[in-house]
Amino acid sequence: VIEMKGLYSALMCSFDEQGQVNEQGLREIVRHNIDVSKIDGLYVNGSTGENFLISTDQKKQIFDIVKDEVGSDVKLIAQIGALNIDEAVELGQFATELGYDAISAVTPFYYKFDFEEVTDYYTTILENVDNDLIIYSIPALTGVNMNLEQFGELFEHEKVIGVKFTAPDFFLLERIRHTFPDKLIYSGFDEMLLSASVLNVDGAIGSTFNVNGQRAKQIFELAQSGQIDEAREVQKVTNDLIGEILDNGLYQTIKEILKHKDVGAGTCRKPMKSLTEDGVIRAKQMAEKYL
Ligand code: SI3
Repeated sequence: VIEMKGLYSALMCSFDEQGQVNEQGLREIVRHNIDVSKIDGLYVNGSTGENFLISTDQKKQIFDIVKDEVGSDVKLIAQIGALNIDEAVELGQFATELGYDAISAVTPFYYKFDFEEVTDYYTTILENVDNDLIIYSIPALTGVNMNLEQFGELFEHEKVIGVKFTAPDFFLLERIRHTFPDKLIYSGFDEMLLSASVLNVDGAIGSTFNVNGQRAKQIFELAQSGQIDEAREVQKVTNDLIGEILDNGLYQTIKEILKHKDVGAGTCRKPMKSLTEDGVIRAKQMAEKYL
C-alpha cells in the first residue's frame, strides 16, 4: 500500500450545458492536475466529480476517459459507492478491469442504515470486486458516523486498505492512526490538511487540489519534515483561498478558476446552479491573486 500514499485531487468533471460529459474538457482537467497541480493521484467520481448527479453510463464514460488520459502517470482511485448495490459492484468491476489502482466506496446514505447494513454493503462489494478498497467516510453529507471499533471491524478485511476520512474529528483521527498503523488514512478536508498531516496521515484527497495542489503538497511535505511554522504559513494562504471559494460556491468556483487557466472545465450539473456575473468576476480575481 505504500505506493498509494500521497495527495490526490478529487477530480472535477467537465459537463456541457446539456449535462453531458465534455470529453476534451475532462482531459484538460486531468492534464492540469498532473502537469500544473503536480498531484500524486486522482480520486475519480467522488463528490467533487458530481458523481451522485449522473448516470451509470456517464460514470463509466468518466472512468474510461480518465484512465485513457492518465495511463500510468499517476495513481487512480475509483469511487464506486452507490445506493444501488448492483451499480456499486458493476462500477467496481468496470474500474478494476480498466486498471484502476484501488476502488473506494462512500458509506451507504439516505436510509439511515445501521452498522450491520453498512458492513453488508462493503462485504458485498469486496466479494464481487477483485481490488483493494478505501472506505469513504463523510458523515456531514451521509449522516453515517462510525466509531473506532466499527472502523476496526471493516479494517479486518485485508482488501480494505484504508479510509478517506472527511470529518473534523481529530480525536477519532488520532485514535484510528494510532490503532491501525498499517492502514492508509487520507485526510478529506483541505482546510484541515496541516492538522491532519501532523497526526501522520498518509495522504489527502481534496477538491481544491484541482487548482491549489502545489500548496497542498507543500503543507503535507513541510509537516512531514517537522517544519510546522512554514506549513502554517502555506495553510493560511490556502485557507484564505478556500474561504473565498466556499463563500462563492465550491465546485462552480473551482471550475471558473480552471477556466481562467484555459482549462475547459465546463459547468456543473443541475440542480447545481451557475455562478452569477459577480461570482465569475470574483473567481477570476481569486485566480489572479492566488494562482
Ligand atoms: O469525494 C470527493 O470529491 C472528495 O474528496 C471530497 C473532499 O473531501 C471535499 N469535500 C467535499 C464535500 O467536497 C473537500 O475537498 C472539500 O471540498 C474542501 O475541503 C472544501 O471544504
